[in-house]
Amino acid sequence: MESISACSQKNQYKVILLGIEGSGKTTLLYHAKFSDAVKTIPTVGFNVETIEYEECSFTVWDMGGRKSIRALWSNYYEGIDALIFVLDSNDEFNTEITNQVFNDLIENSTLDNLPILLFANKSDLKSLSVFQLAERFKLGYLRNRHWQVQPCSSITGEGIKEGFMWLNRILPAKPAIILDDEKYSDEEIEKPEDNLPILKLLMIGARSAGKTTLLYKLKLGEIIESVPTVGFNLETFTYKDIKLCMWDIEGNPGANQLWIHFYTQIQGIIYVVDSSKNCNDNEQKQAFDFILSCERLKNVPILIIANKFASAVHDVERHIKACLGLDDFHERKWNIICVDAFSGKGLTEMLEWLRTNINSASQY
Ligand SMILES: Nc1nc2c(ncn2[C@@H]2O[C@H](COP(=O)(O)OP(=O)(O)OP(=O)(O)O)[C@@H](O)[C@H]2O)c(=O)[nH]1
Ligand SMILES: [Mg+2]
Repeated sequence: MESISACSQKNQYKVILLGIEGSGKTTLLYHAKFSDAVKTIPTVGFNVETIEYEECSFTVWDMGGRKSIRALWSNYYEGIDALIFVLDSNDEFNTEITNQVFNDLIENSTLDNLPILLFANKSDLKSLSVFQLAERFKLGYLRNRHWQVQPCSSITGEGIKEGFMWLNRILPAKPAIILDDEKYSDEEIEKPEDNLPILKLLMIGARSAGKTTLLYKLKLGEIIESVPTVGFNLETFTYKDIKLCMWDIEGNPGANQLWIHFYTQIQGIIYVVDSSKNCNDNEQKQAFDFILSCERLKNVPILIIANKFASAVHDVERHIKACLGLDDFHERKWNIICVDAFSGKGLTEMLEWLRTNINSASQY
């Protein structure tokens, strides 16, 4: 629509935070977000947060730095505007590995020409000088891209904002497109879909319960062939007068720690149970108890989806209630709906329940 103009000048960038384990990426991310030093655990998978400054905002993907997780980094390179590499400038033991990881990134053709911000972290301790670091990483030889070494401390916060401001200076302007409603009457423009209220939902449950299949059946109306999710899938789709923003999180028991990072602003939980299996199966119960025990999800309504209903082995509702201990469960709004992702049975009922029982918010 030609008559619609962009009126927000605030730049929005997507960046990825890389570096070996223990270099301080997560601590840095949360200091940038909350201006406070948080206690972290090693990242399994990743964290994603939006950091807002007056003049710009950054969506920051903080990837786990362990060797096994580094192999997954390349799945997240698409569409990024810059690379942030965090190193522990006091760590004498891992110099070689840090150099190796950094060089691999420099040589990766997908990342060609992307600016690199090198955070020399832990500057509150005794640390190497910018000159020493530039020499160690042979930054002087880097051609065709912007780079910067920024000493910082994720504990005190020193240097973090300066690093992001450097990025804002050298990156091309990327203002968010916001419709200027005041300039145009309702007849001239359709109400943009983005103005619909949003339900931010977390879909979790045991492995192979059918979460990803369900997500894409809801979004696309068809069955896709899914592989076990590593990390998450995020999809947004419209149902009647609301927009559903659904996170489908990896069902691996070890991923419970990962789920925690998705809990901010969640308005509803979709807990998917495989009703072709015996629900006494420990994994399903454990995952459910874990959700209930999360302080950040206290009072968030739960919709339990008995998926694979067509192959159900029991009187599903009764069985699930007994296994998950729901008979005396009055602490929050909840319901069970039987669904079969393959045939589509129960999906409308599921969407209706979410639409009418969960409070929506107008923003993410
Ligand atoms: N003194 C000091 N300690 C820091 C600083 N930044 C992080 N740490 C500590 O370093 C340890 C590792 O920090 P994390 O932020 O979890 O490291 P990470 O890079 O996210 O590690 P992975 O998720 O395993 O890749 C924690 O004990 C932090 O408290 C800093 O600037 N100064
Ligand atoms: Mg981390």
